[in-house]
Amino acid sequence: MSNNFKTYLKNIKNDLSYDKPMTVVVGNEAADLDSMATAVLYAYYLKSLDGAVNSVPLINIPRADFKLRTEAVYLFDAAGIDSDELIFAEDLDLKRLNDKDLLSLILVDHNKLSTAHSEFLNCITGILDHHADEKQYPEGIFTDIRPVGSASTLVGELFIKNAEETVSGPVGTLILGTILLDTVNLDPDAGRVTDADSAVAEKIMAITGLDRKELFDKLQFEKFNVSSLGSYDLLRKDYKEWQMGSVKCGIGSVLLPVEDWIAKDPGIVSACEKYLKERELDVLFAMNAFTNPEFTRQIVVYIPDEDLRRKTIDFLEASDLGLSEIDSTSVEGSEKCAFYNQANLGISRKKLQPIIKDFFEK
Ligand SMILES: [Mn+2]
Repeated sequence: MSNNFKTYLKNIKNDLSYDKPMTVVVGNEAADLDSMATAVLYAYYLKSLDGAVNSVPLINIPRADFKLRTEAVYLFDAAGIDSDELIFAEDLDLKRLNDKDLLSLILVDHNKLSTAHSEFLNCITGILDHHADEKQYPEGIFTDIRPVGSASTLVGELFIKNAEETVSGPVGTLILGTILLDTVNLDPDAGRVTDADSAVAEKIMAITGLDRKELFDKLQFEKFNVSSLGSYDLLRKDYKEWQMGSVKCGIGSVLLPVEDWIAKDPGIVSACEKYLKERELDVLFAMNAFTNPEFTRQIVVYIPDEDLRRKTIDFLEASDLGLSEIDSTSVEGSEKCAFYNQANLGISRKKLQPIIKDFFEK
């Protein structure tokens, strides 16, 4: 087995077997960049230490959701990683491994098993994390749980200590990009960075020559760059839903001005309809928030039932959201949908949720 990073990743899928022990390295269920990068990095680190180890990084989301993490799409690509080669939730049957006593689980970027994995408690053999220690793991296992800014710092330290030559390439790009994004470019004012994060980042910059500002700016831009996403993905990128009395209500946070969204997809209303039907919702909101150049909030209300739509719109227009209608006469199907500017910038999804819950429950 080659100890080359790209060769390692290329071979993982072909080598997946349920007939030999496997060490699965998995991040938290939010599967942010830190979780994904640290899982990939630590699995490779284990392999590079001992070629006999069958270590596999598990990206703990469906493959179809990867493209929603636009900053991860960018950084993995910049590190030369082909996402087709990665192992996603549907690619690996942990239960099948566990039933044959072949599963060893290493948690990174979390230290308490996700609900979906709760049956594998006794399989945990190691933890690398920067969250508060919940001490919900077997005694005596290997742990490195420290409150640094990024879990990738912890794996970065290991590479620097034991395989420094490795960080000159894609491994270094992946570690540095993740640390920079998690620590807001090592900015002490953001309150995330620790000396350990800075030390690893400085060392990698010295070895790779990567430009910190350039990489951070690009990642920050890509994090909010939803230009590659269609209406359906814009709605589900950051989505929550609630049962409010007899009304099932979903709210997607969308990072795009309503005007740009309409221009991008004239079929926006039918996309909302498809989304609502699929999730069996009664009400679908999109809360658009963006900075261009001023911070702006807008809200889209899609309710197919005419009576409920009328009542909801009357309620919202009379509320202190400060709504003013955006002209949508050109939008196909716009009679089922209302588009607003929201003058009250203080009302986020978290604050709107109890307000409308109260209304729908009456
Ligand atoms: Mn993290």
